Formats: sequence, C-alpha cells, structure tokens
Amino acid sequence: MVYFPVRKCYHVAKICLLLLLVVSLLALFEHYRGGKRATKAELSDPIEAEYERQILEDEARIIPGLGEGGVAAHLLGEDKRLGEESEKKLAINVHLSERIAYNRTLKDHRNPACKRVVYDAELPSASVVIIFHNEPYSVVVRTIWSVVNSARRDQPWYQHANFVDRDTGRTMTLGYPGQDPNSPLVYLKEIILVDDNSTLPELKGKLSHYIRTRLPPDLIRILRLPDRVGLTRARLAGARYAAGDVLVFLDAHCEAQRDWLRPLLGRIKHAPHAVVVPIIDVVGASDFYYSVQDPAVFQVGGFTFMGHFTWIDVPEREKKRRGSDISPTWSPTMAGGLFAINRAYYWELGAYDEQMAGWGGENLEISFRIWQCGGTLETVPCSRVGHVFRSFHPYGLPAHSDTHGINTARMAEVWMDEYAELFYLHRPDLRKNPKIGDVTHRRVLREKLHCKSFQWYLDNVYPDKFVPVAHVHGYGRFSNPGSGLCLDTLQREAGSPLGVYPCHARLHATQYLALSLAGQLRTEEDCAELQYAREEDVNEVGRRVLMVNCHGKQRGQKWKYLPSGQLQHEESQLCLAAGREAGDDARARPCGPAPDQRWRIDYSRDN
Ligand code: UD2
Ligand code: MN
Repeated sequence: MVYFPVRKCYHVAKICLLLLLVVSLLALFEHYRGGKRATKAELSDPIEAEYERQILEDEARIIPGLGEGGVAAHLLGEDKRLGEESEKKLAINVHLSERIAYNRTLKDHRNPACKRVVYDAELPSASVVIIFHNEPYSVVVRTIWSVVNSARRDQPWYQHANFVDRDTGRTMTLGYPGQDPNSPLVYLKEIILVDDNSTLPELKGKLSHYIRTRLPPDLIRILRLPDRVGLTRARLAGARYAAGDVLVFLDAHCEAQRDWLRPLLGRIKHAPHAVVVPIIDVVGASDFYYSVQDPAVFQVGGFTFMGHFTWIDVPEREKKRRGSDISPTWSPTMAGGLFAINRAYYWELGAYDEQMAGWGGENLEISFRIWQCGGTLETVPCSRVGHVFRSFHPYGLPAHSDTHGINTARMAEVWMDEYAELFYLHRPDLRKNPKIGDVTHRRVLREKLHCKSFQWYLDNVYPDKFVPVAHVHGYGRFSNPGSGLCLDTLQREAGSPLGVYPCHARLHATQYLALSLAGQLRTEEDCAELQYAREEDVNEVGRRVLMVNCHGKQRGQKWKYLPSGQLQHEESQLCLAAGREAGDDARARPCGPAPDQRWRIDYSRDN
C-alpha cells in the first residue's frame, strides 16, 4: 500500500480547485463577450489571419452612432464623393454602408397595436434563406445581423428580461445582447446563405471567416453554387437544403425590424396554406434611411399585363374583410423577394419553375399560382422588413438574355389563359418564340392541383384590376381617319401629354387605349386628363391632355364617345383633336365639324 500524506493531498486539491476556478472564470468571460473569436489555430493559418486583419480594419472604420435608429446617414468631404461614386457604380452607397454599424438598431416602426399581440409560445421553426450574387459585403453582413439580433429579441428569456422598473419607471433590459449569446434561437432554426456563384472575393473566405468568428455558431450555413443559376434556382437550392418548418426568403440587402418573424410564423401555424409577406419598408440606397410615413398604412401587390409587379393601395373591400389594421391583408401578388411559406406546402404547390433563369417573372408566377391553386397570399402588417430598392441591377445578367421577358412568357403560358395575349401585345416578339422553352410540366402541375382559371383570379382576387378588354366601351387603336394618325402614348412617362403617331398596321402597346365603362380614356395604368392652361389658349391651340394616375373620382377624367365619332371631355365640353404630324400632342378644342376631331375605335360597342 502506498503511503499518501493527508496534508499533501489537501494542497493538491486546493491547487486543483483554484485552477478550476480560473478556467471557469475565463470560460465565463469568453461566453459573455459574445460570439466566438478566431481561435489560435485559425490565426496560425496565414490566410485566415489575413481575413481577420481585414475584418478588424473594417470594424475600425465603422463610425459609432452613424445611421443608428435607422436615421439618414451622411458622410462629408472626400468620403461623400467616394460614396456617391460607389452608388453610381453599384446602385447602393457602399462606401457609406461600410461606415454604418453592421448591427445598427432600428426604430420600432410597427403599428403600436402590434405590441399587444400575444403569440403562441410554440411556433413552427424557420429556415431563413438569403440569396446573393455579388452583393456588397457590408450590406450582406448587416442583413444577417438584423435577422440574428431580431431573433434574439424574440426569445422567451429576452421577453422576460425586459421589465419596467417600478421606482424609476424606466425600462430595464437584463442581459441583451444576450445573457447567453450562444443559446439556441427557438424560432430561428437556421440561416442559409446561397451564394449564386459570386465573383467578389470578399464574399468568399472573408465572409465565411466573419460568420465563423462573430456570429452564433451552428446557425448559419453558406451554400456555394458552382454555377450562376439566377435567383429562382438559387432560392430553390436554398429550399432543398432547408430543414425548418417554414421557409423564409429574403434578399441580401434587407434589415428586419424587431419581432418580424413571429407574426409570419404565427399566421402560417394557424393557416398552413397562407403564404405571407412582411410590410416591405424602404431603406434608402444613398443614405440608409429607414423610412416609414405612417405605421398603419401600407400597400399590397398588383401587376400590369406587361408582366411587372406594382404597388397598390389596400382596396376598401379588403379593409372591411380583414377586420383590423393589423390583420393579415390579402394581396393579389407579392414583390417576390421577401416571403414565408410552410415548407411542405412550398413543395406541394410546385416550388418554383426551375427553368426560370436570371432575374424576374418568378414573383408573378408564384403569386398567381398561390391564388389559383387554393392558397392565399397575405401581408402580415406586424412584420416589417426594410429593403434597399435599387435603381438598376449592379450585377450583370446572362448576356443578351431578356430573362424577365422569357420568364414572364413562361408564366403567362401556364397561368394566364387567354389573358396571355395582353402580355404578348407588349412583347409580340415572344409569341410562340422557341426561347421560352417547354412548359408542359408546369401545365401538368396546374392540372394535378386542380387550379382555377385566370378569369377566376381576376373576378375574385383582384376585381379592381382594370382589364382593358373587359370593362370598356371600346379598345384598341383610336384612329383619326383623315390623317392616319392614332392616339399614342409615345412611350412617354406617366404625367406626360398624350400624343399622336401614324397608326401601326397591327395593334401595338403604345396605341392600345380604352374608353372604360366609367368614361376613362386610358391605358392600363394612366387616364387622360386636361391640362388647364390660360383660357385664351383654348381656341387657338387647345389644351394638352396628360396621361396621369387614374383616380376615378373627379369628373376631370371623364370622356364620352359621341355618335359623331367625337371624344368629348365631360367637364370642359371640349373635343379631342389629332395633331398634324407624328409626335404631336393631341389637343382638346371646342367641338366642331373639323375632321381632326373624328375617331374610330378598333373594337367598340358603338362602332
Ligand atoms: C424584386 C424582388 C426580388 C425578385 C425580383 C424578381 C423584392 C424586394 N425584390 O427585385 O427578390 O423577386 O423582383 O425576380 O421583392 N440574385 C441572385 N442571382 C442572380 C440575380 C440576383 O442570387 O442572378 C439575388 C440578388 O443578389 C438579390 C436577390 O437575388 O439578393 C434579388 O435580386 P434584386 O435585389 O436585384 O431584385 P429586386 O429587389 O430588384
Ligand atoms: Mn432586392
């Protein structure tokens, strides 16, 4: 038997205990410092060490407080100039973005009523899928932080950690930014970044290093696609990889508001066939100003037959149906980039058309499909996410390919029935064009799901949509037989005068006008209204006719087609007269026998 002195044993135990205490204190310190820093092993790798150096340099350039709360941020002098230059090139003021904290806070812009909503403690889990191709590094990092931070604030422990101090009346926050920054985020299962084959080097190793060393471990995956596949297929790739109950898609230049996720998850839990979108707020591309005019007012999605998404006011009928300002609000379409859908339902409903390349078209496709195949598309007003709207695509798209047109034609072929013709009117070159490819499998899907017709969609989901062949006295070309000129928008922008141009042999989008049952002389979106000039002008040159937003309220936009073939403006009693030459403005003059006041409408009830 080995003799062991009791005294020595006591000393050893004391030292062990002391060591244990030091180690646990160190561990605790690391733990509370938040995130995981680069380990020694990582830093001994020269490449990783270089990323770390660059990131520390980036962090040192951040100006504390700049843009905090979502206010507009500005730089001065040389930095201002560099910022403007970067915006010209990249459609976002990237130089400024690099100076704003990646995890800046945002003012809470939610409708105050949202704070009183109680969500189920048990909600489905979310996989947030963020796709990107050559997006600015700092903007992508800020997008990720906003999702992580907002998810941290959703945690039950965080909710309980906020309380009002009875003595001071001040709100006390216990622990944020995280009593335990590494504790699992209950509703946010994962963030999947899909790199659609970016070529910018900082989106590769440096971004991976940043995520590994500064964000919660095991939360974020990066899927690197070996080829550029376009945004539809990039989202598909992310969706295939996802394991959460709900898929939540975001663009890579977003900032989520506080508590944006639970309203979406809560709605889907109760209505699994509801596809939901947050209110999409505008984050300024030049100053990162998170702007909200009125928290209670927002718009939903519409579309044009040209195949573009538009914003429309919430129809009065829908305001009544939904019940309250913060209830889910039906939306005829979605913008495309930000939405949540039950994952099983996403696949059941046909996910996406995987033959859509590049940019565009997938948003109207999924919108029509959701409604026609038995789902609902809703804006959930208590969820708000900011998005940087850019004035151009900073990234190149596959050379010479008009992906928006081709994708939209694929959509129209499958979902729009006879109304596809209204799209082809704008794009006659795509009619029966082999570039569109084969859509048989999508038509099979439509049959399999017993989806309803586009007519049903128009009648039931979007009855306010002006359909230029349905709600009209007449439509097509408005031609003046004497001169051979036709009314023509001349591709001028909204608010410009209506003009005339030699009639095209076939109906052409710029000469496609309609006289609606409500007496509007209009295109799909704009209505003819008189420009009021000085009184004495009327007899000589007449008044110009501006194509402006249809308001449907005042008499100023009301016209009558007289048996004589004249188009009379109700309020002024003036008649529309053709100009003399191609490119002239049409004018309203006192009605008379002049031949330039006669109009023939291609398809008319009165012809
Ligand atoms: C809108 C949508 C966008 C998409 C598009 C129609 C919003 C706010 N945005 O245009 O999500 O539905 O309409 O197609 O609803 N990207 C790739 N690969 C590409 C091209 C783009 O991954 O080849 C990424 C891009 O980095 C971005 C996302 O796709 O994160 C959307 O592109 P965008 O921001 O240029 O589109 P946006 O917002 O103008
Ligand atoms: Mn976008």
